[in-house]
Amino acid sequence: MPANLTPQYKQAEERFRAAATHDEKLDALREMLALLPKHKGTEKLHADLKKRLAKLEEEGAHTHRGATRHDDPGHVRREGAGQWALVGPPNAGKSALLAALTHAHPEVAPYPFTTRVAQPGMMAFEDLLVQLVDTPPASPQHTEPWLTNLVRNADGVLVVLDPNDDAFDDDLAAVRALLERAKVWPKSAPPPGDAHPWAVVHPVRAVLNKADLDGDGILIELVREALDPSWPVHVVSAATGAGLDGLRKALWLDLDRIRIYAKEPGHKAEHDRPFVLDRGATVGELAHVVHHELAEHLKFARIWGHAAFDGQQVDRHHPLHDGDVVELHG
Ligand SMILES: Nc1nc2c(ncn2[C@@H]2O[C@H](COP(=O)(O)OP(=O)(O)OP(=O)(O)O)[C@@H](O)[C@H]2O)c(=O)[nH]1
Ligand SMILES: [Mg+2]
Repeated sequence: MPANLTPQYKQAEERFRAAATHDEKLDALREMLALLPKHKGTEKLHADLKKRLAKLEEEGAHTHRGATRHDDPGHVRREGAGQWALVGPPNAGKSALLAALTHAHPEVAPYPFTTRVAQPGMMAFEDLLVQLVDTPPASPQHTEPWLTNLVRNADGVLVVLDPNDDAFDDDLAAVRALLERAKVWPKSAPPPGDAHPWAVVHPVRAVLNKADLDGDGILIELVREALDPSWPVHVVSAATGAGLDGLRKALWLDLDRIRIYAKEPGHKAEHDRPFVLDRGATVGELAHVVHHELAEHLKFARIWGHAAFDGQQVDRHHPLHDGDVVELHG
């Protein structure tokens, strides 16, 4: 029986293969187990993954003197439609931005090195929630070593900068060094063929924060030139909220995912709870996410939305589009 693995599972498997450290391996393997569809066709694979996980955990217990995976400060459990890491120099306003975009209450203070641990918050955009993770600063003086893992494992990296910062160039260099250590390449300038085999490609965006302090915009224009041209730039103020609407939208769009509204035959679609899938996902992949048994027994689907007339009958290979309403028939 075919295993019918989802694209999310395959991505986790890819991460497992590319994992540079023990923690990354564990992380990817746990995700593979969580994403593995559970049916007869995957029983053997499930047992095999469990065995590998037990072995890795045992190795970890030796090297980490009993520390469990939950002690890894660079691991933040993914929730919502995708995960963005907020990174940047001390005092740039990463925590203020998290507080402005989500309901989280991180410590915000007028001195550097306020944030010590990763803190997630959920950002609402339309009917979706996107996870943002506030982090301790990246700086020429000190950058937490576990930040490397955190940015690698995120779906996107938001570089938060303060154009009024006297040490802007040095601070920016520390952020670039972090991305280099993490082997993160921006989506808009993917790695060349001879790049490191563990390179990962993420959307990377820059935020020039505290725009309210640069009334004439002169500093903003000056520092813009120093930025990597492959990072799209947002000029915002966490304090006044300026520029945040555009940022919310870009953080969702850059994930390159689609939302699908599943509906049961004879019922209305659940318009407040979309399923989030990778762009290009098919009806069969949606069925897997909705219920693995449904995926096995899927006969056809009816679809309302793009590239289909209302209620059109399609098979499991039909590609989905953002906003489609799908009725699955098992
Ligand atoms: N005027 C103004 N001040 C801001 C803005 N965003 C943050 N601040 C202030 O900048 C200071 C630092 O903000 P934080 O959010 O703590 O900065 P951080 O990047 O999290 O700093 P670390 O945790 O030390 O890395 C605080 O005094 C904030 O009130 C903004 O948009 N405008
Ligand atoms: Mg902070």
